[in-house]
Amino acid sequence: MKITAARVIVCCPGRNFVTLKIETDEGLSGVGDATLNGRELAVVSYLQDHVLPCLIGRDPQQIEDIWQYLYKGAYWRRGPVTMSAIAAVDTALWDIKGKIAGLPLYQLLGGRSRSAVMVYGHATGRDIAETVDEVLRHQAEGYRAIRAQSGVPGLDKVYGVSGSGRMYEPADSHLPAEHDWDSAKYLRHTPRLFEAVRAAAGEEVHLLHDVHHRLTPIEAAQLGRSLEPYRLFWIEDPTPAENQQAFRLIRQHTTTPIAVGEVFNSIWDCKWLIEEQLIDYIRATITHAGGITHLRRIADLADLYQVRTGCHGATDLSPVCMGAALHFDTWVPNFGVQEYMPHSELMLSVFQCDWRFEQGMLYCGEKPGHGVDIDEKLAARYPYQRAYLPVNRLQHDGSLHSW
Ligand code: KDG
Ligand code: MG
Repeated sequence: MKITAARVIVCCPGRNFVTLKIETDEGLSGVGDATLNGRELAVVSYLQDHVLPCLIGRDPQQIEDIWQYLYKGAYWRRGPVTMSAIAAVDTALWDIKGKIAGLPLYQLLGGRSRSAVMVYGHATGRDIAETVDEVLRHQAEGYRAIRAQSGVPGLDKVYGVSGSGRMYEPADSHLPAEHDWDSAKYLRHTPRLFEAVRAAAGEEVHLLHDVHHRLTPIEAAQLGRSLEPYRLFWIEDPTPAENQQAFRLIRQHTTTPIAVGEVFNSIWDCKWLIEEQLIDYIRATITHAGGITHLRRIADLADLYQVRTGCHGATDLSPVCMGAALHFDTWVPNFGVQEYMPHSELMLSVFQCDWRFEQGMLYCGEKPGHGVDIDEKLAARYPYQRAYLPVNRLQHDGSLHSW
């Protein structure tokens, strides 16, 4: 079998997605997600200009060899652009392999480890009352795990909180918006948020929170400790992960579990954190961490240290990523939870999916491969629109800050 064609499809049915489609001489095709939020066209060029010409004529069944060829062969290893491009090829090839075998992807990986995939939904509000309402709404829809975020009194705009109090979109279609930030206000507010949420939602529901890398290590330690009475499932990205020693400091002060890694793209980004048991959940995704082939290595390493998976699943990961992730989650032994921000109806008309949601769980489909395809004609009606994530500045003097 040979790869005869490969093309990149860029579309914006409400937000930008980059999709790779690979075709073979036997009429089978596969798709992969290559969306890198806010830097989409860099991956498009990487694929079109540098990767796709090398794929034509190769045997699509040699997934491992093609992965190594693109990783080692580039000489320039790792990085989000490279690893998203490799991920897209890898995901499309696993999709093709599933179709060759006539098996859903989870069967190729080793079969079912669980009946369904627990997902966490997003409850966001402009204030505590609105977030509590959203948590209760999610519980009523059957969610067993819910991430809670809210506006912070005294701060105008906070990323991850929509103006309407409902879903937020992780990019704005203009130049980057500027938000302001004050860690002291946030640290005072967040325990109050979770006190109210836990009181309203009861003991059973898993509560999660995303700090978006905004705290220093000692502030993150304070936050973790102040949230202990509310028994969170995790706090995510409490501090930037470039200096990984910071997580040792956080660990010394709190037993609140820690999730990290949505911006990681390689096993090398998380190896030390996992081996030192400084995190509890690894958030790396198929799309940004080198595809199924590489994420599997990360999960296997994590399993040795009882670190569980919690794959990133915001709406900037396309339905192709979500479809593949659900198969991965159905198989992976050390599964923790899967993030789930439902895509809009328009997005799901461009991408056809076969998963279903029921009582807080997602069920992957049984179609061969990962079960997601793209309607290219419809996609062409929604061309790329420039869009960016916001930036964060300290409220008191405008210094640029992490978020
Ligand atoms: O592109 C970045 C978003 O996906 C990210 O900010 C969302 O932090 C996020 C999350 O946990 O989903
Ligand atoms: Mg996050």
